[in-house]
Amino acid sequence: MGRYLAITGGVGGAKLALGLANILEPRELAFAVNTGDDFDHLGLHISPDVDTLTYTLAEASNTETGWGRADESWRFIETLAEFGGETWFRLGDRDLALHVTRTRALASGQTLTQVTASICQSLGIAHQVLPMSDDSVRTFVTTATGPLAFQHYFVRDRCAPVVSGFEFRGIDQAAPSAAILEVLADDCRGVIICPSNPFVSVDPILNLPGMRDALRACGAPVVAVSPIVGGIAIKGPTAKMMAELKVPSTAAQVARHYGGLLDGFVLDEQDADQHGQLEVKTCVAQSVMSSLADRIALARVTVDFIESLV
Ligand code: FO1
Repeated sequence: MGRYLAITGGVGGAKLALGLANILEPRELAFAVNTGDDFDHLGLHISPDVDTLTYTLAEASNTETGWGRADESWRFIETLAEFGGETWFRLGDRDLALHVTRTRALASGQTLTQVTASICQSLGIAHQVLPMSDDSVRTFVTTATGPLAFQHYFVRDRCAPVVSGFEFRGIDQAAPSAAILEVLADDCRGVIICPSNPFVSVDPILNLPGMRDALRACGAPVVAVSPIVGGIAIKGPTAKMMAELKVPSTAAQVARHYGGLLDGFVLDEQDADQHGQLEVKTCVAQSVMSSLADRIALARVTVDFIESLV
């Protein structure tokens, strides 16, 4: 029996990922995570979405911010400020140890997939966390003043710049990781696109050369959970980006964005009026996840929905 593949970015998607990890065993479920947000900072290779998912699955994430680690201290970044270093991207002391570990492993020739597997093992995570690619892909957003590296847009400039497009630098030379292609080719049970930002968290994964073909060939339903509820994004700049791209900030637009790739689309109860109105099959669920129970319930609905499409 094969596995489900959950495709996710950062905070929003990681909530559903935790729900899925609670109802499916490691032999039933693997995660494909966006690495377009990765960047080199202070000499360290930072992989924010991989780390957000890893800490979330380890139940060690900072639940206020959604990123970084719980029980954190900030002596490094405070001291860096004294030396005039860059502190706009806040690195906690415990989080720093992860970035140093990854950077050293990559420098020694390990792949991002390999070092992520050993970090997950150290954190007691049994599910496979699979970076989307072991090749370098870097997301830039197109703004009136030119291309902006993703973390500069998202963190330093707090998503203020008006966005007119995206570029994923390096993607034409990149490939989905062999581990991800194996999950899809090996009797895959279904693909869940978690409620992450379609443009900057999911598209870097879908646009990898060969990824869409592998998804179509996997022989299992592909279902997305809407990150837009009632015209707003639960987390992050998705709705703002849609307005700036001059497309409707609606769940239906997200389904249109994914197009023919989808076999099903999960709408929130607030958008139940769109149920049955889309070109793709829909189901309605409570998709605003405040508690672990919410995460588990949405995961259950999504998996049952996939089973109904087989
Ligand atoms: N997001 C912020 O808004 N401010 C930060 O200072 C910040 C630091 C940070 C450190 C490590 C990490 O893994 C993530 C961090 N993030 C921060 C979140 C990160 O920018 C986003 O999670 C993703 O890139 C978008 O999903």
